[in-house]
Amino acid sequence: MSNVNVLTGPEVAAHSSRDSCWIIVHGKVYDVTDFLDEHPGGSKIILKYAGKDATEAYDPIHPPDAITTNLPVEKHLGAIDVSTVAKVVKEVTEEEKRRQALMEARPPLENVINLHDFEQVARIVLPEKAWAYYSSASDDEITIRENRLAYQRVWFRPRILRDVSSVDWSTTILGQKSSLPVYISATALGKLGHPDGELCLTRAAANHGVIQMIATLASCSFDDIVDAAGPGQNFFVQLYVNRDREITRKYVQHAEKRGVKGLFITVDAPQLGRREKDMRMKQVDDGAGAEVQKGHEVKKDQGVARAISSFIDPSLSWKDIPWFLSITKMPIILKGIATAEDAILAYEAGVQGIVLSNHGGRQLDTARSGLEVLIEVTAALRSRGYFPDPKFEIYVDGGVRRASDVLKALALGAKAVGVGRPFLYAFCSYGQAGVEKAIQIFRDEFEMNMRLLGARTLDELVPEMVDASALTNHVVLTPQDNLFQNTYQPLTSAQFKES
Ligand code: 173
Repeated sequence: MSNVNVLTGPEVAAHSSRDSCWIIVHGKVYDVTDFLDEHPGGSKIILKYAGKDATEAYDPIHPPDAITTNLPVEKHLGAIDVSTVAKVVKEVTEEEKRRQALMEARPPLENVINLHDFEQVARIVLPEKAWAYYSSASDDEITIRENRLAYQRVWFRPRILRDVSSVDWSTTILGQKSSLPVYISATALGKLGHPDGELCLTRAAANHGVIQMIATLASCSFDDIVDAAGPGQNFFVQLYVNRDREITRKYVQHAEKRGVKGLFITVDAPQLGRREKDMRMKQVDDGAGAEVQKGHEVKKDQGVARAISSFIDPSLSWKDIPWFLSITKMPIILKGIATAEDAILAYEAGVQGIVLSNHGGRQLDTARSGLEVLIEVTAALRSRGYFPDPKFEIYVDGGVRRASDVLKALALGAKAVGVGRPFLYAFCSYGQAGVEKAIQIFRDEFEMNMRLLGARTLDELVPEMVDASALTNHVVLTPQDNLFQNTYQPLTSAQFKES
């Protein structure tokens, strides 16, 4: 006989007020009365489920263990006898019906031929709130657009007659084999866009030898993701540093124990950027609010990301780096370096790498693209004898949509690039198969572009293969070629089926 306390539906339903608030999550009953005002997403959303089963609302925005780790054990009241819980007949909203019809009418996956196609499909099939959260960037969204434009200011200088019958784009990242010079960068809250969340990435990455960076604020728990690994599959982990360093220490050491190969500490988010598309959704009042680590109350009109980010420590500083180096043997990478000055400090602090990143345009608007920062960083490190150094890798992320983008970054000194949103959009619109297709698209593009560029391996990519002289020039005028412009047919996205 189990000695677990079993409660009934009516018993739970009797606690449906601010004075006594019980909820059911994943078949367990919790007393959240004292937690109501601590919930980063506000008390209102919890009270909506007072006395009821909140699992469906909870799942997309909380890692499964958020409630058990944050609520003291004496508030874990027991299991629910499911046969006694009144079934709530969930009404399918008009919005949901419309979305399901659009999902049915998605372009077949074989018609998706580039990474932009995934974004176009995701924009149409995602729930509005999910699209707003994922796609938003800070302020005027100048940086997110510049991230794309920067790649267009770099031109190739291809070499010819090099026998490119066989080309190889595999590499190592932090010493780990990777079938592409690309890793899946961390993006949060995957279940807002797909019921399996980040596991879609894990399963696809397992089949293709690609490394996934697990986000601190993933919807799936860290352990669920690592447990889903295929043989020999490798992970990195992205870290938001908690005000409570003991929580951070445990998280880091647990990741190391589970075999994670690199710790990417986010250093560009002491406060979350104001992402206005997300903010306009007023998500917080009607559904948001995750707390994976201990949180603090925030304003209620700030969008989902801000609602769940209050645990992040804005006092993080260079003085903390020795502590990180002392608590783990995992390589440490600082994610979000934006200047040569800080790249030098990172090197001198003894970390193993940096990501030149502006957080997908979601933090400081009008911060420069990672690609532009790369040329200043390699020059400054080189002048001090710090570059190249096989023990210090440089990555770039933001705006990468083509293998040609990746090749430009590698020619200019990056070891690999991070790709976030395109993989996220791939699984939101097509699940695991979408991510596999995205990887296949990269492969096809690497093969073609490396042949045309005259580089048989990634080692053969040298700075002389690109002309980056316009990269720092943010206004580059080129005379309009009218005849060409008149005849050029713009590319189109994958088409939806007739409904
Ligand atoms: O970019 C983000 O949205 C992000 O990094 C984040 C930070 C805190 C909570 C959720 C997401």
